Amino acid sequence: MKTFINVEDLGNLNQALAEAQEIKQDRFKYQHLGRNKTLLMIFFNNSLRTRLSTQKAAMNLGMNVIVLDVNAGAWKLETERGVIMNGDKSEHLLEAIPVMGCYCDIIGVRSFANLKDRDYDYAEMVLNQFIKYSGKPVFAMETATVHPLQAFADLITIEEYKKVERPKVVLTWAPHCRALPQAVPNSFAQWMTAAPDVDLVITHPRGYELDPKFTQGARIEYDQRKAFEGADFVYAKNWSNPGITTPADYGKITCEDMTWTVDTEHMSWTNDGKFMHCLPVRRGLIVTDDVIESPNSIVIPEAANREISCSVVLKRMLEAL
Ligand code: AN0
Ligand code: CP
Repeated sequence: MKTFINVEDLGNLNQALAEAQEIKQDRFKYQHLGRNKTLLMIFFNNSLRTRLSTQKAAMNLGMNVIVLDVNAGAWKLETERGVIMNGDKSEHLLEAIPVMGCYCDIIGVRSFANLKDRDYDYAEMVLNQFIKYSGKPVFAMETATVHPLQAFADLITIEEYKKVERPKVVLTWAPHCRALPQAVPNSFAQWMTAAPDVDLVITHPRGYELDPKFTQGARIEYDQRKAFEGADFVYAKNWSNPGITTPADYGKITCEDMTWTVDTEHMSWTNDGKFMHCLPVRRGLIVTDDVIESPNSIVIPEAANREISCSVVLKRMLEAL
């Protein structure tokens, strides 16, 4: 595997899930693969889970790891071509990327949406420049529009906790005080529609439609209560306006309706549903304390599976070096 961005990069999902369970049984089974190999993790944004779980997965595979926080210690990077660099940015990404490529065998990139220009974000400029100019395999650690390591971990978690062969999984929008990207819901929708045994329903306020390229095959239900009825899993997430129906609203908060916050009443509409969230989560906005602390909340095992999803991805990339 040379890139890990979309669900197709992983091939057969049942095979990938089997590999995840194999690694979960023995996390150090493939430790020989990463010997004398170096992972470089580049962060353009903050992270707790991705930073720790990716590093842990790499160490399980015997790799060495270098972490660079671009905004804390590196030169400020210019990303646009054709500019006169007389501002505060000392180095251009087009030199920085091939230089970074010299010091490692695999690169993980967290780039993030700027939420100002939809075309720029959805063109994945930063990620694609890493793919083009680093000369190394590149995987997404949440980029402007996707978060595949999270979606893969979510799928592993649903497989582990499902009580019926084909569970009803509901992706629900919830309110938030800051504009957040669509990366998590985009990937979640893409992975759940690709999974053979998941019945995905997406619910959100009108105007928050996600890019259909990610949601094809999912049912959209604008009535949150109807969506929750009979749900086996509730996956809550905020995202800012994707600008599909109203392009000028891209990246803006156009709904603050607190009736969407997932509370015990919402969960009572479900089929004893499990509560999921990728974290970090703001209590009181996305979900109430009672729900996230309830026995049906599986946010911690979900986060734990980030080590597993990343182990499968790095193993595949090491095998292809
Ligand atoms: C980010 C987001 O919504 O994409 C990261 C989630 C994994 N969340 C925040 O910035 C709060
Ligand atoms: N879920 C997730 O990716 O969290 P971090 O932003 O803390 O890495």
